[in-house]
Amino acid sequence: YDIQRRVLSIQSHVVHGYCGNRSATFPLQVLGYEVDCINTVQFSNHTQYKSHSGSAINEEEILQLIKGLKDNQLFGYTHMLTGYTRSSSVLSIFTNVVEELREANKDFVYLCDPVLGDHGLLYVPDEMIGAYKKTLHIPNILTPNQFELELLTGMEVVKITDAIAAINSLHKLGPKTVVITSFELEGDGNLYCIGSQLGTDPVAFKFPKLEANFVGSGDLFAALFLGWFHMGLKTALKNTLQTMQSILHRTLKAAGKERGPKALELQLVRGKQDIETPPETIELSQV
Ligand code: PLP
Ligand code: PXL
Repeated sequence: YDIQRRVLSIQSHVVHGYCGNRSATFPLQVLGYEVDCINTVQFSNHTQYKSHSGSAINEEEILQLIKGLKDNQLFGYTHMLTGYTRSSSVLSIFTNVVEELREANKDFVYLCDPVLGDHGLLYVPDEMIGAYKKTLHIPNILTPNQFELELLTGMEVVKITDAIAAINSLHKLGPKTVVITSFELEGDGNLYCIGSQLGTDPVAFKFPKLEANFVGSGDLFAALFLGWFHMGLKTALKNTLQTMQSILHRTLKAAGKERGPKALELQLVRGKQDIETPPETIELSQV
């Protein structure tokens, strides 16, 4: 019971609002994790606002931070979480870090969110598709959305059976746990979330799609799922989706009629209870 879970989270930082590490840190802390962050960028705000300022750190700077941790015997983690990155050389640093941490702890868990794009739109350089494909043997957990699943497998994913086939082809390349974070069947107004663990039957949940352009929701999803992963796939997914749905509903309620990026910043702090105790009140049905 008393094991200290320590996450290394390597993602973006924004001064205002919630994406990347700002979406992941608080939820994981609430779930009892120590969270050490390497901030790959520090921007004023996320990139869906009309402008943003700030800078990215380079590979050398990431390696320097890791060296500092090692020099002080601070480089020991039970979990690692990575998300949005535009650089294939940063991705290969992730691989080296995971290999070292896994050597020290065979139970080490790495969740890689292979952020490439959404709904047919690529938002990283296209060399990242090949770069992720080359590292699929590294993560324990991979969390692509429908579009990312298609890009990583080269398979068209329209029906649930397509998704299962694509998930199985990913399992063959490495990750024992694959979660399709959001999946739309043609126009039925719902989103589906499908989780699969090698050697067991997949689980799928269905919930009503919310019509708003949330930013950082995928990052929150990945953090919550990693946080609950020790409870087993089905419980982890259910808790993650219940918290997601209540935070997104809470966010929409706070936004009122507004739909701009500022109004739609995730209501994470007010959602602390939703994270600690995923509410059973949300419409969520197992498929
Ligand atoms: N939107 C809703 C309503 C969700 O419930 C979820 C995940 O549960 C997401 C978005 C996250 O999906 P994506 O990874 O495409 O951002
Ligand atoms: O949520 C992904 C993400 C990560 N990092 C930065 C972003 C976004 C989404 O817009 O702007 C800086």
